[in-house]
This record gives sequence, structure tokens and C-alpha cells, in this order.
Amino acid sequence: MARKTITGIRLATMELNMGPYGLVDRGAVAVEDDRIVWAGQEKDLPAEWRKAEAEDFDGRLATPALVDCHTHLVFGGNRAREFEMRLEGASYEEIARAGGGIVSTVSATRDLDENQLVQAALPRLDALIAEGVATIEIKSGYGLTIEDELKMLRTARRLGTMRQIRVVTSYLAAHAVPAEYKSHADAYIDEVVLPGLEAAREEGLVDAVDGFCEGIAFSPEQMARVFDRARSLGLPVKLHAEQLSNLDGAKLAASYGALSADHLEYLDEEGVAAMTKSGTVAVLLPGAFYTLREKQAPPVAALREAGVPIAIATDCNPGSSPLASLLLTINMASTLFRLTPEEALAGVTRNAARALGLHREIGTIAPGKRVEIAIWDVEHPAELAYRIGFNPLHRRMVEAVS
Ligand code: DI6
Ligand code: FE
Repeated sequence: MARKTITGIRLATMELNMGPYGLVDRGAVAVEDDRIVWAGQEKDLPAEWRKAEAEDFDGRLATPALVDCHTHLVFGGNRAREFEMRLEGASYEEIARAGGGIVSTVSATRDLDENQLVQAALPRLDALIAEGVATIEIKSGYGLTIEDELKMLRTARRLGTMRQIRVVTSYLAAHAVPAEYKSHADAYIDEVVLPGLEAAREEGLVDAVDGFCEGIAFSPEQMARVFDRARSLGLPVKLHAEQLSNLDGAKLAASYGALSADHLEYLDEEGVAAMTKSGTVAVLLPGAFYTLREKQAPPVAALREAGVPIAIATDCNPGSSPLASLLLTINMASTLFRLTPEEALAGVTRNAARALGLHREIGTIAPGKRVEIAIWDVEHPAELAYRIGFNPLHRRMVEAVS
């Protein structure tokens, strides 16, 4: 049994009901193998632990390792030309309807094999790891054939074996209607989305089922058909909802007990109420809001008031959020959405873990949780939200099961 202590740290445990950030000055953590067994003030460290091997961090800040709970990390090509077109006046929706947008990344992704997709995704993954990320969610959704969706999910799983990081996958074949099914979205669902889900499930490639509920993608009725199949397979669901307009996607997701509803710029009061009731996490994506120069911010005050857990994520993707920095995302969530730095940090730790259904395992520093801790060269946790383009990570501590 590997026992050790971590001392000389200022602990932002991010535990609820422990005051701001769950802060413990002059803190210490005791670990056994891959589990935290004790956390508190160093002076209270139980006697049995005082003889254990100790690693001292000179007063640095410790937080739970970060969780990026919404990414499209695996894709081919890039969309810099589309970025230029938007700057020349075209809107995201116009580009999508003209066959650009998501569908253009689909061609670039279909052209790559699994090895090439791994090579394309690794630099983005490494950038996130360098900022203390230890869990990442990765979606499919740029393949849109059964084989290409499976290829994306296999790539995601493989990335999880190449680095010390937990990869959680979401099946997102209902991301866009591919050109070969133009105006035949229902046939696409029947012939690709549903059988692909069965195949991916069979191969152990799916942790959750996602969709894009929007005028340029799938209707709530169509998403309900996908969610029915997820339910019959025992898979949790989540949804890109209310990003560009309000189709009551969050209500639909909540009615299936969704883990999360994501984006939510156009969420209304009824949607907030439905999410409150189902315990669905609101995943806010300031990178997409910023990139698309969206004017309407998600209803943060209403979510806060209703007690809906708020997570934030990079949404790393080649179109609406070419962002591979979770630290910058924290800053954007505070500046653009007015999340407090404490809410923003909870959004990439405790609540992001909840959005993935992993809140019993990770997301706070507390007995029973896994040893996934980030040590930072800062004094106060608010510095993580306040700085821009600065990475103060000192150490990402991830104890693998031995
Ligand atoms: N909403 C988004 O912001 C991403 N997917 C989605 O459903 C964008 C994906 C892309 O533009 O490639
Ligand atoms: Fe997304």
C-alpha cells in the first residue's frame, strides 16, 4: 500500500458548505494508493500519518485537477477560412446552410484514419493536460457514418491510453445532417444514428449520448427518438440546447434526466425550472459565445437562483470554439458571463465532474475521492480566473491505480 502525505499547501477543496472555495490554509492531504483518505489543516494530521513519506509544496495552492466536460477534441482540418468569412459578414448559420460549418469538418475528418486523427488531436490534448486537466469528455459527431463515428470514438479511447488522463466519450452522430441525407434527417436517424449507437455501445465506445437540437440540426422530436434508444440501452443523455434559438431542448433533456444541457444562451424560465427538477447540470461554453460574437448571455442569475449546478468547458472544436485552454475559459466565464471566480472554478471541478456523472470519484479534494490534484504557483484561487494567457500550473498529481 503506497501511503504518503502532501503538506505545505493552501487547499481549495471545492467542497460545498466549507466556505469560499472550501479553503483550508496550511492544509495537508493524506493519500493511500489512488485515494485521498484525509484532508484538513496540517496541524490536525492524524498521528499515524506523520511518519508517512511527505511531499511539501511551500505554501502553493492545491485544487482538484481540472475537468473539461464538453469537447469535440477529435477532428480533421481547421476552419480558419470560415473564420475569415464570418469576419467578412457571413453568419455561422448561413455558412452551415451553405454546406460549410460542421459538414466541412466532416469531410476533413472522414479523410483521416485513426492514427492521423490521434496525431491531430494530441497537441490539443497536451495543451489541456499542461493546464492541470485530468478528465476530458470527447464527442464524436464529425463522422456521420457508422464507421466514421466509430473511428472517432476509438480515437478518443486511444487518446486515453496514450496520456495519463481519463477520457469520457459521448456519441454525437446527431450533430448535423450529412450532405448525403440532406432534407432526410429522419432517415439519417434511422439508418445511421440509431444503428451506429448500437454498434458503438456493443464495442464499449459510448459513455453518454448527445445531440444538437437546433434549427440547423435536429428537432426535439428527432432528439427524443435518439434519447429513447439511449434509454433502452441504459446510457445517460445530454444535449446541445438553446445555443442559437429556443426550441425547448433543455426541457426535453431534463425529461430524460439528462446529465447536462449545454450552451443555453436562449434558455427561458421554464427550461431553468425543468433543469432544477431533474438535477441537470448547466454546461456553459463561453468560447463559443465569444467566437460567434453572440450577444445574448445564458441566464446565469436565474440558474444561480434556482440552484442549478453550473459547469463550464472549452467546447474545443474547429468551428465555434477553437479553444484549447480551460484556464482562459474560466476567465471568459467570469468576464463574459459574470460567474464569480469561485463559481468558475467549481465549473471546471465539482460541477464538471457532476456533468459527467463522476461526482463520487472526482471534482473535490475530500476523503474517498481519487488523487487527482493540481498544484499552482498562485496564492489565491481567484488568480486562476483573473489572469489571461498565463499558466501557473506547478504540478498535476494523478495517482494511477497500482
Ligand atoms: N454547437 C457548437 O458550438 C459546436 N457543435 C454544436 O453543436 C460547433 C461545431 C462546429 O462548428 O464544428
Ligand atoms: Fe459542443
